[in-house]
Amino acid sequence: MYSLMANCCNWLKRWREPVRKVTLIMVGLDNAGKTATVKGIQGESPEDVAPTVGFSKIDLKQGRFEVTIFDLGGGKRIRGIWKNYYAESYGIIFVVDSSDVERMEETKETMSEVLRHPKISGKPVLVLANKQDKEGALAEADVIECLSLEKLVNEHKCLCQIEPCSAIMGYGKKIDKSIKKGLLWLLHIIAKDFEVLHERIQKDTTEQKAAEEQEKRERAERVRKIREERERKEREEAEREGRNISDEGEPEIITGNPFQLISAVIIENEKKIEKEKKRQWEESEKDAIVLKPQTNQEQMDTQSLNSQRFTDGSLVENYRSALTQELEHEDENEQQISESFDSGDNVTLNSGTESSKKKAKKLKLKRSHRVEPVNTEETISPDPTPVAPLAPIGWETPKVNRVRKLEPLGETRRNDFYGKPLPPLTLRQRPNSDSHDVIS
Ligand code: G3D
Ligand code: MG
Repeated sequence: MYSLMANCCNWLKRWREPVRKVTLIMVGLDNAGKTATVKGIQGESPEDVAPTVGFSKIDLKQGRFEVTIFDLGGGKRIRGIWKNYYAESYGIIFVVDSSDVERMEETKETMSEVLRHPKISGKPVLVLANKQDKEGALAEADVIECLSLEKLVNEHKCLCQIEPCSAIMGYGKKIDKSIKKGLLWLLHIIAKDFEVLHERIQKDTTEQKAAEEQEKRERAERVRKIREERERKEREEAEREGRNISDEGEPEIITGNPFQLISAVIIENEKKIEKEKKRQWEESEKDAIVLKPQTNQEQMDTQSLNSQRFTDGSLVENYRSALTQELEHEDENEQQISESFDSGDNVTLNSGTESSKKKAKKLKLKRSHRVEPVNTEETISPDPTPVAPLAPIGWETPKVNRVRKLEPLGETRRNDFYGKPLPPLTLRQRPNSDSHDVIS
């Protein structure tokens, strides 16, 4: 009867206890099995765990405790972040890979460093001697010896419990009992000394926050000084070189709305491109007019210039310009023929009305994009006395026959626009090549 009443009192006492929020940190070397352990506690499969980048966090409820466990990455370079979590942690879970004898010394040093820290010393430590399922794993006593655990915890006044376990044995309710037992021991110790621990944690976290704020301010101050120094140097340099620093350094100030509709921007750009194209076209037109020979003398000059260029070796250039002029001239003639034909005038050509009709027919066919076999008889012969209405305006040059059919480039023999024979295009063999010829 007495024990029943005592149990009821205990239950009532626990029921009236407030919910306690507790933070724990899980540390240890990389590959020790921290993430696998945390996953198992959380109820997730500990298989196929990825290496922890930074940290991961789990929340769980255990009795009157709301527990947060920080699983901190154990890589050598990342261990530096552990100390940021020391102040707020009520207890430590240190995971050891019992099968990795080679890294026991490193484990010992790491553990010593953690327990030595002023924000950790005096707090309860649970050591999980993990991977007991593995062959050759050190037993509990051997781990204690390898880590000089007794000495270490006595030195830093940490209550300690060691649990040999295997994180991959099961998860959730089937989790290795040693892990569960160890966790309950830790929470029990924390609960026993909660008030004292809590006060210390409040004080430590406030101090840490203040230290962090101070560090932030100092960093900002350092950055400000560096910036000022740099600006001063730039100013001095600019003064020495006689530059106006305000003209260069100031960023462009956007006066209008910086957020514009993308469609508006596209239209604006298209307009600019159109304008630029028009300008270029007008310029090229101007150039073309300037380059067009106006008189016979000018034509002769151009010809002599071309022949000079030819002797310089610019054959292709010379050939091209002569051909362009010839075609322009021919088009002009054709245009006039077509106009006369369309207007129904009785135009008398040198070769007679028959000839003009044929020409007009040919032109019509050409316009409707039809291709007919070239009739050599239909070729317009050079006209020594051009009839007035059809005389080419401004050119006053003899008519040149259109090339009737394509000939191999290397054998082309024809006259240029001025009746002078054009030299044939030659083929040159590339050195070290037997397949690709180039036109020189
Ligand atoms: P860490 O978080 O401490 O770095 P992990 O370690 O939890 O990532 O585990 C590292 C590897 O050890 C994982 O294997 C994991 O499955 C395995 N491991 C964890 N605990 C045990 C255990 O008790 N026994 C055995 N045999 N293996 C364990 P992978 O192959 O994924 O790297
Ligand atoms: Mg991990």
